[in-house]
Amino acid sequence: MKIVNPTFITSAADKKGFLKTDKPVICVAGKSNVGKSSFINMLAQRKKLAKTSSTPGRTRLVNYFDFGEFILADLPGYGYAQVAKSEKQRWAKTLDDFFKLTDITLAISLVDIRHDPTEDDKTMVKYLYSKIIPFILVSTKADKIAKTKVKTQGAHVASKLALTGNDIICTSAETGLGRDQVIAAIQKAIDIKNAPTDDLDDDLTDEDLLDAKDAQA
Ligand SMILES: Nc1nc2c(ncn2[C@@H]2O[C@H](COP(=O)(O)OP(=O)(O)OP(=O)(O)O)[C@@H](O)[C@H]2O)c(=O)[nH]1
Ligand SMILES: [Mg+2]
Repeated sequence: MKIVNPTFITSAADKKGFLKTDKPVICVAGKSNVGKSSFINMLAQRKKLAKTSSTPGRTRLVNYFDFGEFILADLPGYGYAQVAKSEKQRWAKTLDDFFKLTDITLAISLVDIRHDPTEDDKTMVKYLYSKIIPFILVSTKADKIAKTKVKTQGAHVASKLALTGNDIICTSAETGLGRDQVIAAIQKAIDIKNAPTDDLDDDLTDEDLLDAKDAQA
């Protein structure tokens, strides 16, 4: 997949502003300051497409970017302690509305490679499972630890979310590590979504199901 000249489309403060589009939507979720906007810039190979900041809580809106073959949505970060309760509730509502109202082709769940996932990270992953939203786990900021530790530390972080080292893509917005793998995962999710859905289940008989059970036993 070629990513050609990604552009910013629009921001949404709440569900009224959510983008209506026929393109596959990929969203990037993660706690405040984990590096969502930097990750998007890394994918775009543009320094300033999405606004980044060392101050957590910078992205308070859903920001949509057109990546040609798909739309990328940069979601407001969760779990930032310094935000007023009312503001937190507003973010939570926006996120919940987003997941309910958007037909998501792939969610990219970001976690910081240096730290164990937070309770909020766990809630996020549980939420994606519970709504059966396809997702990949991606760790950010791999350049901040020794190169030799990246694989094992990635596996450690994944294990805390009941996943394995094969289920996490370790990335760095600084070095571009993991970019190709992430793009391949996005491509795969789009292909699955576009695959013709001849409903094979229609042809399943009770006998087939019994055969399947026997095979499992
Ligand atoms: N070294 C390093 N720094 C990173 C990386 N990704 C993000 N950062 C830094 O982490 C800080 C937060 O990055 P953002 O991309 O703004 O994080 P965010 O998740 O979009 O934050 P909010 O929008 O506030 O939720 C910035 O100072 C970035 O420069 C990375 O891969 N390596
Ligand atoms: Mg951001």
